[in-house]
Amino acid sequence: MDFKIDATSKNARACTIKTAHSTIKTPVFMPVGTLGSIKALDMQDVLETLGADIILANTYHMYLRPGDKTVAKMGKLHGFTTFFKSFLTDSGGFQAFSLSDISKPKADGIEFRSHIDGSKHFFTPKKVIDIQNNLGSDIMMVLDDLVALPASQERIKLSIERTTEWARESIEYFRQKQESGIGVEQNIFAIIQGGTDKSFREKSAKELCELDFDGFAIGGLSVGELNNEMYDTVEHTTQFMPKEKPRYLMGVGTPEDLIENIDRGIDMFDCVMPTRNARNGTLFTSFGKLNIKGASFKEDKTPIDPECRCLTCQRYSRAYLNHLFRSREITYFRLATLHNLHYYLNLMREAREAILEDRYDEFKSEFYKKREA
Ligand code: PRF
Ligand code: ZN
Repeated sequence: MDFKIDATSKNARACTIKTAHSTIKTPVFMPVGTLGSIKALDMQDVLETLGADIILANTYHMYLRPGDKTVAKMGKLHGFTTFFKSFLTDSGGFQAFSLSDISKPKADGIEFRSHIDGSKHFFTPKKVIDIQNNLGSDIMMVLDDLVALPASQERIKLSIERTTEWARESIEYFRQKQESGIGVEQNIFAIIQGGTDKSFREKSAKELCELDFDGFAIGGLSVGELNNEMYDTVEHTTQFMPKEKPRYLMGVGTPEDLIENIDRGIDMFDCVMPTRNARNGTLFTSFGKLNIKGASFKEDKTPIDPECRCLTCQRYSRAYLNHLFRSREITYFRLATLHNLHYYLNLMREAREAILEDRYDEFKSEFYKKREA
């Protein structure tokens, strides 16, 4: 993977990442396609209408159905889905956590019960690499052990110890496979854990960042802590991360979270928020959130956001979307998803422009000012 810092504005960075499948300009938001599809969209929407250069897919879900071996035979993620730009695959660590009633972390891996048929599975650091080799993602994530906050000191300590041990095992196995010709075009990121405890974060970051990973993620945030605790933890952690490799904040967040964390040195984000909120009727705009089901939109001829250049806002009124939402028309889901993802991707493009011109502070003030108005 090729990585270059194009410009900085205080701690904010504008970088270029080149994988075998695309060139990614940062800061970047990666739309979430858990099952190999961005819900309600087709890949032409994602590639052409939205212009996304990288999306997410999930190891756990693709392994259970249709199966990573099937995906491999069908041309890996790129051939199977026809999204020919980059894929990042999450390892299953987070699914173990979010489906915790059917999973158990153990010393050498995580035991799952399938949410589909109840069958038992065991994920180890090596197994999730094998699966991600089959999926052919451009960036794969190590298996990590994350905990819901608040958590006891002992539980967080165990989490960072396991995460480091698993990461060591992962990088050795991954590089070994590359030497034998498997996954040579793939990259692997480690995941820093440690809750909101500064010394645990420092320890986790230092142990992982001395290993030969292609990039580093901050995990274990946006799991029940306060916003300011998240920002402080990120600010504290990035100082122990190498400047010359990508930094990814997993599962974050709101537009405000992105703006704040870019300011603290993060390059990459992913979150279900724009896609999930679209389906629930919550739309993002330059002046804040809007709930399209509101009665006040019934005869509103204006677009969702007059400043938005997305396909939906070029053509359709709030009144029409309000009607589609209330009637539960399938068309609504595509139009709303296109708008919300366009908002997130465009916010990242504007942030990048501001960093390139060394005016990130002004950009950030402007962002907040529009919301107050
Ligand atoms: N680990 C993994 N995936 C994740 C997270 C994590 O900590 C998070 C935390 N917000 C989201 N997705 N493997
Ligand atoms: Zn729009």
